[in-house]
Amino acid sequence: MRTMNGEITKRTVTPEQLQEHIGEQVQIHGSIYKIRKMRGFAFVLLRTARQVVQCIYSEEKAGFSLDELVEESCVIFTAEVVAEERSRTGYELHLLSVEVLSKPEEASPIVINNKLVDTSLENLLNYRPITLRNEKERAIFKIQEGITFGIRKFLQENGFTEIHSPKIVYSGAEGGANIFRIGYFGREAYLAQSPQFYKQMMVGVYERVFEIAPVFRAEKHDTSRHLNEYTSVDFEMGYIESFEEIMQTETAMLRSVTEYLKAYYEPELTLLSVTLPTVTEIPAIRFLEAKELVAKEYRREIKDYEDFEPEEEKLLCELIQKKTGSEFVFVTHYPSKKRPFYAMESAENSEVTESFDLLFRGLEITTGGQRIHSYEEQVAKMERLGMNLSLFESYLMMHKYGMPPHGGLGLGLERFTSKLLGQENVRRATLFPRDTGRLEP
Ligand code: AMO
Repeated sequence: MRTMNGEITKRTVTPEQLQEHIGEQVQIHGSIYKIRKMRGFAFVLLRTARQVVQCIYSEEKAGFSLDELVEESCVIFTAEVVAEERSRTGYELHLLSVEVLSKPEEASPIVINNKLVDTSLENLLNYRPITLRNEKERAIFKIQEGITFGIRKFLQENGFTEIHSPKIVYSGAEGGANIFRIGYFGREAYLAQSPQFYKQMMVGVYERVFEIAPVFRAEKHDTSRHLNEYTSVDFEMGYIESFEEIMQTETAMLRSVTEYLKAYYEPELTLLSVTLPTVTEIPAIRFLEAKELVAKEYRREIKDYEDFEPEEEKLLCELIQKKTGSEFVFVTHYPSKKRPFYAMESAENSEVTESFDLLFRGLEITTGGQRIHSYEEQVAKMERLGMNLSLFESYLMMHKYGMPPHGGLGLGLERFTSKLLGQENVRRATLFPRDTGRLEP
């Protein structure tokens, strides 16, 4: 019987190992990204897991015809690693032989191997399985990986336990307007709009928890910031003294994430010319004050005293950056009417909540705040709002049997990524977006 001992020996090297092999012959695998024919030789760009490696084909050295190489073929090259001062890496790969593992059936319907995929957003998304192979397109999601790795690292170092909560749920946490209904063995169920109830319950268990997972919103509008499925970065923490502790934790988390990206994602940041924000101190301003400030500075009329218009978010960010240099701004004390039933109201004024949004480069990327932890208070508020308590029995169980003061936040991963990369549409930072018109790929 064969046994597996967990050891993987490969005959190919990775680009990261090439430096150690200067003057030697190696085997390396990848896809043929681009062939650039020159006079008497050709540049062959090999797309590997993270890098595009430049190889040189010349008839004298290569024991095969250049015609054997087709773009998007998967190959194993045998090549000589030759020291070359003029190359950015300090070496060049001279091709000696090729083993073709697979060839594409057809040429790509879209040019993917130029600097940018020059097509509409629609096409970019329609052909995602291949357009993502473009160097810059795939760099977006490598950076997104860096964001979640950085967040995980920070939260783990700060005593948060990672949880995985159900996405098929019995009742909605964020109000009924944008909830997806599904059939569930003869009963009605919903797709989770957020892990809100579960992360709160788990504070009663682990004190500090987090989850990075998909959530679903049946948003009917087709905008540049709404998706019907997005990745929510949630954390929730117990024994807080005020909701400011959550904003402080988010500030530290964002600072740590930018440091993490700088340390481990330099190639992608450079490729996409990303300017990382400086996260030293993030200003916080009350909702009403922010509304009035924008109205005054930009001579605008306040149409809605309960919410921000997207344009106001942009203007506020512009203003705060001018005044303080920060590209982030916390807006606090949102009106109770616009916050969910679990939001804690301020002791001095029940019209506003102990909650906040974080705006970044003109867009809301986070909502958070302190929650009601007293059973009596939570039930009273739900009754006041005319909610059907029987739908929330399992949620209220934690309040009934004792909870510490707690709060947390939810950050939209795609929104954060897109703003970090200076993109205008959240879909660009979504691997396979789901919107009102898109269910494929
Ligand atoms: P909220 O509903 O404000 O709060 O969502 C939190 C964050 O999620 C992102 N977001 C979206 N991103 C893309 N498409 C959407 N349709 C979409 N809707 C929301 C935004 C937003 O700031 N439970 C609370 C969070 C909490 O208090 O812990 C919640 O879900 O970036």
